[in-house]
Amino acid sequence: MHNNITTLFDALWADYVAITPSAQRIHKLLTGEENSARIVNDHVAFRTFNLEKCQLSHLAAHFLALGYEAKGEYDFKAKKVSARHFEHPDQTQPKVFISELRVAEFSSETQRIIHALVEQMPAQAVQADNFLYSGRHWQLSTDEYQSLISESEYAGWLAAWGFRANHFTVSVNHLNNIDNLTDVNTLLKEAGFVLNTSGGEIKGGESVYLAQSSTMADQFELAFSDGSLTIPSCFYEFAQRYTMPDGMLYQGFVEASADKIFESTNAR
Ligand code: OOG
Ligand code: NI
Repeated sequence: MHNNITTLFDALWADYVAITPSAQRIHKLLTGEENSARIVNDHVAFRTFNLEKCQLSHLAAHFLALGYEAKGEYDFKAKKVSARHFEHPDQTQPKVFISELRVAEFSSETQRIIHALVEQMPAQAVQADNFLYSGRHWQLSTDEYQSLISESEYAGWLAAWGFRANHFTVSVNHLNNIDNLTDVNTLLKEAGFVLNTSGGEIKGGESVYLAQSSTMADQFELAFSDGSLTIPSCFYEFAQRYTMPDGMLYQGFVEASADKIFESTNAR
């Protein structure tokens, strides 16, 4: 396990921008070319299958070991996904959002493909220091990928990309020159980036103490066992948090908004 939060997030970021070049360009756009301003990450998200070898708790263990604590639980009924978020007592550290696909709720063909993938993974793989950015641990054919996305975009994404940060999230509250999500979105669109419009460009808002937007995932060429395909990789998210009546900044997630954020890796 990593014994340092900063080196873990640096490694996750390097792995993420390697397949998400737009995130690097947006980072520059928000910080200025000389990269003088610092971006604060609101959260980073991971996906997994709820099978014994790689279930959510194994990913969470890496963060619990770094002092993170389990917080909210979320259920995405239609997508057949469960999730939890984790916070560090040091509130300047990014939150972590981990979801897992409830494999047993899918068709027998989808279950067969997923089980065959995870079977190829050594049981100890989840304990490796670099597990959270280790990618795919199995052979995957283009047919298996197509079959998975026809039933679940989430399953297809995870089968193709494996274990890695699915997105980083800019904390809009901490930007120096922009103070609201609408202006962030305008800047991004003027620069030619494509936003996820499922459920509206801005998901949530002040009434739920969290407003979120995201880019649509980059298109990236990936090698499969029998050839290559250009498919959605990762996306970049932007979050603005609001103060609750008790004076505290809201730290949770919003199910209805998250449900739409997942769709940032859908085919387009
Ligand atoms: C997670 C989607 C939910 C949020 O901030 O609500 C989310 C995912 O796409 O894996 O990140
Ligand atoms: Ni997110």
